[in-house]
Amino acid sequence: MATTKKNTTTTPDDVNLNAWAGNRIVTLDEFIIRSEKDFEYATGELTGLLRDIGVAAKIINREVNKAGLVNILGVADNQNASGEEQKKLDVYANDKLIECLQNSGECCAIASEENDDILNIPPIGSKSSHYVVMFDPLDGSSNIDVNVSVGTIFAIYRRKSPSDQPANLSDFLQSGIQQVAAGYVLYGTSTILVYTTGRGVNGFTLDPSIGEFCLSHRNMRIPEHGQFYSVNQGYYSKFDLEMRRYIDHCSDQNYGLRYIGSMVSDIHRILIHGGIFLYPSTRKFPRGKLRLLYECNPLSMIVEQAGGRAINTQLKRILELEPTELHQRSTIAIGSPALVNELQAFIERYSALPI
Ligand code: P6P
Repeated sequence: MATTKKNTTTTPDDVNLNAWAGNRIVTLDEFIIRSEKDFEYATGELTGLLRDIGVAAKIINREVNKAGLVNILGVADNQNASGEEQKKLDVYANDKLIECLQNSGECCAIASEENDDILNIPPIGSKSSHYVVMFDPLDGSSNIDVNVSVGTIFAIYRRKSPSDQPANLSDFLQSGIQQVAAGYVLYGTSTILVYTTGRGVNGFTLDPSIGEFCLSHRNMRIPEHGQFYSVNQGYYSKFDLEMRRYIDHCSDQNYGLRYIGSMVSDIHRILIHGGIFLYPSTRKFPRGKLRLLYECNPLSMIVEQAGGRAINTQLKRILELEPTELHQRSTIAIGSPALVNELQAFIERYSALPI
């Protein structure tokens, strides 16, 4: 049975769990439905969307868990929008998420790391949906064949275009502060779904014996400080001076270096134990490697809702960046507020560029 971590601090926005949950098993479905009752104008659409994503996560989890046994390892014979090899599990995860989202009619369009363009979803009956969903179906997929944890990242926005017309790019090129909900699924030693609708962050661990995600991490709060930094040290010599000076500082402070190469795993660790994750500018990715819309924004909403910070290396808040392209990339520094504040001080002091 999933045991819930006692939350040491709650904020007024946190879903008032103790009023109805106590210490009994609370499934993701129950939690979502109960939380909907807290939203005065909730129509049930967002509830349906979140439940669809939960179903897709269970299906993807089943395949991720047996990837080594069936012929879905190895490279599919094409590349994704960012020119990266598509592993078969990437394609499977992408297809399942689209399928689950198509079947409920709760979203009018999707954008995925695996698809070059947005995909309009035909309405079911006369129902017109008000939401669009963006996702990275299987982040860290380069780790699949070495059995390292991978994840799904998703972001939900309200559409901006008229509901009687197909969705268009403007529905997706919205800043992160417009996200209605954001979350991730981590397929690791256990499978956990973590999400927020702007009222705190809660984590649900999949109990395979009953096939349900069960509340296991209530009102998650990131530690103010941390003893770990997470960066690909292999690029050290190519980082700008201010990043090298900060990484030297982390080493001088005896912070541990933890870098899994799967962003969802690194961010989840930081959410639990504190720390800072960095993906600065490199020669290969001068604007950073990670995608703004379906990696940086959703993870930044989660971390901010848990009390952390998320900025780019020009010290701009990630959630306030105005996107111009669907698959655009961003630099990112995200994690415990005290560590992001430390990094900010180094950038202000050593950056050659005007900040
Ligand atoms: P690098 C995985 O490919 C990913 O998109 C993130 O999950 C991860 O944090 C990053 O790229 C790793 O990139 O350049 O360090 O291999």
